[in-house]
Amino acid sequence: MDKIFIDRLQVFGRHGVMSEENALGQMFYISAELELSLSEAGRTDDLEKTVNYSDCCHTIKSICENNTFKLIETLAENTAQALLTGSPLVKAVKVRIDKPSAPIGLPLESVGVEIERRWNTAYIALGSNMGDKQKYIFNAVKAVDFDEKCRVKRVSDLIVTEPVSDIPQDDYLNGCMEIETLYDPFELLAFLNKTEAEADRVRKEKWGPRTLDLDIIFYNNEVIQTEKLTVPHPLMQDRLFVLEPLAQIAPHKVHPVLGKTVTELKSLVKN
Ligand code: A4P
Ligand code: MG
Repeated sequence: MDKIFIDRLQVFGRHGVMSEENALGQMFYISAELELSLSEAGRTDDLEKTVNYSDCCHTIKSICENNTFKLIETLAENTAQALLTGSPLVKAVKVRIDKPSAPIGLPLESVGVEIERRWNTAYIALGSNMGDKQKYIFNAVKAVDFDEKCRVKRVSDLIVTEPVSDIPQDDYLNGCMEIETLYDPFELLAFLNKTEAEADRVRKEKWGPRTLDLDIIFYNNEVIQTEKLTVPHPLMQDRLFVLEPLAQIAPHKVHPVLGKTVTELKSLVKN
């Protein structure tokens, strides 16, 4: 992937664990690499097709000058997030903070941190079978898109499905969405659980009726098996209420364990 880089931008800041550092301040050197495609900008000579590195430098400067963090880790994290959310073109960033005057009392060139952060692609199954089902789902999509660490890329049509459960309950409205997110899978689960709770979701019984269900179907190509979270969702391959809408927005996405596309998985359930 192409890159824009900023090398050792010199910025004054008051970050540090010691109170003198917060009072007096010192110089920080901040470097960044932004991953994005530069080919269209290169072909068209159009600034709109790329990221303005001058804007990036000013963003870095204002985060460093207008905050006082104890840790350069926090400065790096905030800088990475601002660069990733500053333009839809940026896929990933590397941020390095050098603190050459850190009060260590030993001779050294510099100390610092370097982090890499990126937008991740996740597929989320949407379900509701209580109250105003469509409104619960639309509001959830809006809430996810509104969060600065998520952006909704595609939403399938919503389909009416019969409940798959031994508990008698109303028909479901189901759909799927593709999102890009800066949350790791566990943070994403917590964020989705919070969104469910805000939609009056009460967890009573497994597979019982619910105002809103948000399940992580895929997260990049990651395979996660813990008590709290299983990705890919362990039952997705058996469920048409997931596969139908998912096949609309990601027909060629390959299941990282089963090695089959969503369309293939869907046809296997039908036959
Ligand atoms: N959890 C583990 N992995 C995941 C994941 N990939 N995504 C954990 C989301 N959560 C995950 O979920 C219980 C716990 O699963 C969570 O706290 C999380 O830590 P829950 O949403 O409280 O319970 P649930 O939804 O009843 O269980 P589960 O296993 O998620 O069931 P499903 O798969 O959501 O099935 N019929 C139709 N027609 N349409 C439906 O949408 N949905 C269900 C529920 C049953 N029948 C249905 C439908
Ligand atoms: Mg669920």
